[in-house]
Amino acid sequence: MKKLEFPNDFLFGGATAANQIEGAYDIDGKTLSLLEMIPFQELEDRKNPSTSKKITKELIMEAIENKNGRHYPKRFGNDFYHRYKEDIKLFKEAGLKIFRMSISWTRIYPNGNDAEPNAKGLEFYRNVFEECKKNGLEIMVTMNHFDIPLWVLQKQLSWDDAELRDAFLKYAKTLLDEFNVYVKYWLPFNEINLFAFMMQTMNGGTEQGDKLKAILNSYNDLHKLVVTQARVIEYAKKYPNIMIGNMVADSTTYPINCDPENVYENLKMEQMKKFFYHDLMVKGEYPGYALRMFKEYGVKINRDPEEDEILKNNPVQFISFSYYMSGTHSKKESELTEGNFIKVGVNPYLKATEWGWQIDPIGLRITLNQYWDRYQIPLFVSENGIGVFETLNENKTVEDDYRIKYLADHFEQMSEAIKDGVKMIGYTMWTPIDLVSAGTNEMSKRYGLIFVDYDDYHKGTGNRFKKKSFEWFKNFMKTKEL
Ligand code: BGP
Repeated sequence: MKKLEFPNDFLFGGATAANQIEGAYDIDGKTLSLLEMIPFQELEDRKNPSTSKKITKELIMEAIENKNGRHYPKRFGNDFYHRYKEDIKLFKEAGLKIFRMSISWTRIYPNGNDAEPNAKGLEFYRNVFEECKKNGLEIMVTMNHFDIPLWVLQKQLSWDDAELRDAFLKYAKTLLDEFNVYVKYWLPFNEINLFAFMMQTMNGGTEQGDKLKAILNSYNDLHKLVVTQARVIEYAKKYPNIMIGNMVADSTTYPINCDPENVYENLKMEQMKKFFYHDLMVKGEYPGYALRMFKEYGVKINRDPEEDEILKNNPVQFISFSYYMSGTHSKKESELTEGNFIKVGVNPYLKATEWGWQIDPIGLRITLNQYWDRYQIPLFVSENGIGVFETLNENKTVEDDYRIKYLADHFEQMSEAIKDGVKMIGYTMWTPIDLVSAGTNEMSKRYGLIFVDYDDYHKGTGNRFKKKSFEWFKNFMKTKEL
């Protein structure tokens, strides 16, 4: 037995996203969003570049017409829209203290330019929040978790267009005005670093083009996104009870060996892939290493002095990040493995999941220490978990000892980081309940403490079953013992 140390008010909980759980894609006034236009693909098709689908105008038309018999998993999620009461009750039973969820923009402003928010959309989220309060759950809301509305694609807007930024601000202000009494923790954009890049590569109007060009262009989108986020923070000052944080997909890498050239290459990698985003949103200005890189690669950012001012004056109040894995980096090409959206170098000291994500609990302690040393503002791990192929056994449960180990090892390292002096306010595992995968659109990649009886084609009863990790987590919440 080992007793872990966490502050009494530490917020242990679970995270989800609207597009991966809600379903009910055409109910109560909701319109479609980007992720609901992506059809399910079997593994072989996903891996095959000639059959793997990019978001093109044709694909969007095909998805709107919906006559091809294809299955669009994010239109169905795990049916949280109809089952939220049952799910929230289970979250309470598991001992969760906080529930991270996102709001679907297209439920609130179905057409973007609607004069009034959609009353049915507001009502749904108010009901969910009421239910959370009834069950003693604190709430964290992501305003946009990758689900860009279809009208944005149809108009071919990017974050460089004021029309999109203004529409988002109107939406964000509505959420803050309506829900500030329920929700204390807010994240304007999920994984803002990946989101900026995603918009460039998945733009509905263009075929996926030159990858490097897309990456370079994405820095302009990122600038517009962080400024928009800063404007949300500025507006939220009228609600002193709430806190607004950023959300960045962590990208921890180690040098492949101690050759100083590799160590330096990895430093550059970590600067641009990891610290850059937090430097920008915590310190409110561009770090020198980024300005140098922009110059060398000819990155053009459409910066306005008023925007720089907004950014400087409205830093995030806490840092949040998703942490699933780590990788390695070297000056030469090295063997690669899959990662959370990007491939990373293989680390021979680590084991990987079936999807190739390298499991590294100590990397979490390292990352927490690095962020605390550099920024000295509270930290929140907003996603962390393990995806596995699972089926129910004859006892209608899943013996997921690997998940228990994954979570226990990460909890232990967080507790060590807290003893190192790191100030953490919370942790939300990905995820308390099985849902549709963000990257591969499948139900088969299961992360939950709760099993959901749907397959990749949304066939099944949708019933919920507690896995072994559910009972383990419940007990851990009472004892804090491993
Ligand atoms: C993060 C996303 C989540 C989530 C998770 C796991 O990048 O914020 O939405 O799903 O990764 O990824 P996947 O579902 O692809 O396994």
